[in-house]
Amino acid sequence: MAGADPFRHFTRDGYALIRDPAIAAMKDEVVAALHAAALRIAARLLDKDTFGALPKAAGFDALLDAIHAAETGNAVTRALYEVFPALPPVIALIHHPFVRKTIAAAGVEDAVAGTLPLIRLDRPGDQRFATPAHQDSWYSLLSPNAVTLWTPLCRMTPEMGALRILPGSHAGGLCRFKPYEAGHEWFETAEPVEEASLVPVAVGYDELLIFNQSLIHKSGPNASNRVRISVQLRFNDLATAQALTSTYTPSLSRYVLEQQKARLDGRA
Ligand SMILES: O=C(O)CCC(=O)C(=O)O
Repeated sequence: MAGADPFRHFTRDGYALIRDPAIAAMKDEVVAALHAAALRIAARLLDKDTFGALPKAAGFDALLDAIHAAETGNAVTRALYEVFPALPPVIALIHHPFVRKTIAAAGVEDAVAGTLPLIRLDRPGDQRFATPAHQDSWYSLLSPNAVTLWTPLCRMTPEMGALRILPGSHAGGLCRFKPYEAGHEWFETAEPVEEASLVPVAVGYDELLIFNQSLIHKSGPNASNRVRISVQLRFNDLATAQALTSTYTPSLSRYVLEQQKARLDGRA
């Protein structure tokens, strides 16, 4: 990692922004797989003329934006959202040498995956899936030094909405969470977080943000006309785990469960 040590304030601030050419190289491989999958899916879901008019050689960002502009009822981007995290190059990120080096530098001694890599697609102007102020510790509750890595898979502009963080907020450990009610996410912090105290962290294509899972953060609104696509990796530390277990168990998708049910119903 070039320049001053990006982890020098990690313990104090709870986050570090890493820049390294290896990050862009790592993502290029993933983006190539996303591009190929997006074309295959768009070819199935769009009519021939609409598919024919997509910019196929202008890069992934342009393709994604054109798909979203052409689709009806989010049909294609919904399928992308479901398929992308199952692509082998996406899953393989979890064991990428640069990722391993980064989480080790953040003090994770014996990494275990908190979840498989997740891919977010934040459509322009769509706030439905925007996260409120929360801590990712909600997803681990296992290792106090669990970390999340967040990085865009597109070229971000400020209008696309940087993640907003509350520096140093990890130091207080796990916050109280609001009890579930319709209208807010179930992991929202009970204490309201002042908008003015949140710091947007612009993350470039050759950068990634790593933070302690107790760091309070929330989505930035995507006020652009482009689709924001990003990947999140989460790790616990076996060396500090409160129980010798995992926080994530893969299960059959809704599609499989529905297919199984249909066949069982048919048999009945
Ligand atoms: O990317 C975003 O908008 C929010 C991501 C987030 O809050 C998370 O991954 O915990």
